[in-house]
Amino acid sequence: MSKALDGVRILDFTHVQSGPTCTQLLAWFGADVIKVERAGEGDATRGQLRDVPDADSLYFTMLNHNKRSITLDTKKPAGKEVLETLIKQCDVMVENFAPGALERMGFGWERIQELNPRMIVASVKGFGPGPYEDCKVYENVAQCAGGSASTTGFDDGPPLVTGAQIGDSGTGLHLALGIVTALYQRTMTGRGQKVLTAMQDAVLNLCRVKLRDQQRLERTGVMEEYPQFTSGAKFGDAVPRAGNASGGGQPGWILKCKGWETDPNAYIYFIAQAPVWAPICRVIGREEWITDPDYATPRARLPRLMSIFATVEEWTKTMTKFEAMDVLNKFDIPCGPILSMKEIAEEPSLRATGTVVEVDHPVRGKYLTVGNPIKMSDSPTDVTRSPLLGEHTEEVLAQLGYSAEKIAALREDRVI
Ligand code: CAO
Repeated sequence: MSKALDGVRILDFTHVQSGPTCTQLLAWFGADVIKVERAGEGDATRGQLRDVPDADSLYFTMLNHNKRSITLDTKKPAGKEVLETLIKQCDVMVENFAPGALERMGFGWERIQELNPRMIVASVKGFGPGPYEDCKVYENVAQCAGGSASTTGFDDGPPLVTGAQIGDSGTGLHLALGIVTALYQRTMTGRGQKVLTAMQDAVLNLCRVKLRDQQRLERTGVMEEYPQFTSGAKFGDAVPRAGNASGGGQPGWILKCKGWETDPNAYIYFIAQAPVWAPICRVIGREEWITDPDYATPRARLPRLMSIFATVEEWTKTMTKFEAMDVLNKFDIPCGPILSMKEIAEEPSLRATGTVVEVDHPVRGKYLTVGNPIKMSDSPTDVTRSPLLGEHTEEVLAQLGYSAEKIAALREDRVI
């Protein structure tokens, strides 16, 4: 079956996590992704957090499926020549070098345009234009600068970073959308363009609701769905950390389930959604709350939310998170188990949909990865293993028109 991006050739100049997330998605949609890595070294993540001696790490393998790898020293004149050939024959260049690195290599936007005016040049940088534009940035820096850390955690604790890689993978996802949009525009204009996603911007986009709350706070001085309102704590002048409160208009909290004393994930997320208030009261054995004016309406419940959750927790503690899910779902009461990575890895339904995939690798053997979360009926994703360093150098150079002798000479000169 054909793939959505069949025929699109990507010069993948990415490394670490943010850029590779983007190009992996494009590869899953069918693009021919040629990962250009430094001869002899490759993407630094190949050797980071290794769990199998001498094998590419899971860090690398899980971000570089379905790509081809070539080695190239782009600082040597012969390497620059190969890069020029690649630029002429590719549709998109994706890069996430430190600010200015591409220009220092001699491949700024103007030069790339000269070589190929149809080329889309897509970049991840830590910050957009402004005071921090020259800074190098990693995941947690972006989470902090994008507003996530200041709004995550509990009021009496420090700012917290989240395990979801919203700075790296979140930015890669944004960039992929920019690239396919630019490819679409190019079908009409014939021109390439620059696509930039700053990690700070991507995190802020994902924290949109918190900028909403900042403005609500400035206007009204209070936010009733925040735990501070229930506890009577004072609001300051910036959005506070909301603990496990639900971000929307329906209050929620994380509650203990049976086994919580020994299992760190024996918890359920429970939402006291207004339309199902009566079933909630019946399920937990507090039928009198259905008509009690102190509990009957969402507004009346607001100042009592934490004690309501404590009462519901007395009930959730009597069963496992899955048993509680079964009961609550019967009454359409929104809730969700706190799943550990172990439970997710073993979940048969995620395997069945290709969201969790087992991949075989010639050096490291079988491992699990996260497959394509975007399912398309006419462009299915087959996850294939990540390339070994330089595995496709000869193949790609031959496709670009290099003779066997020329390739041998490049190898001799350590250009590839
Ligand atoms: N041949 C020759 N040189 C190469 C090369 C190749 N194939 N590929 C890269 N290089 C060179 C670059 O040209 C650069 O050289 P100069 O510093 O002389 O210009 C050098 O390698 C190092 O690149 P870098 O500065 O990007 O790498 P770093 O490890 O020092 O920094 C990072 C890493 C991620 C902090 C930085 O790349 C960055 O800020 N990127 C943008 C933001 C980003 O994507 N962050 C997410 C990282 S994932 O957590």
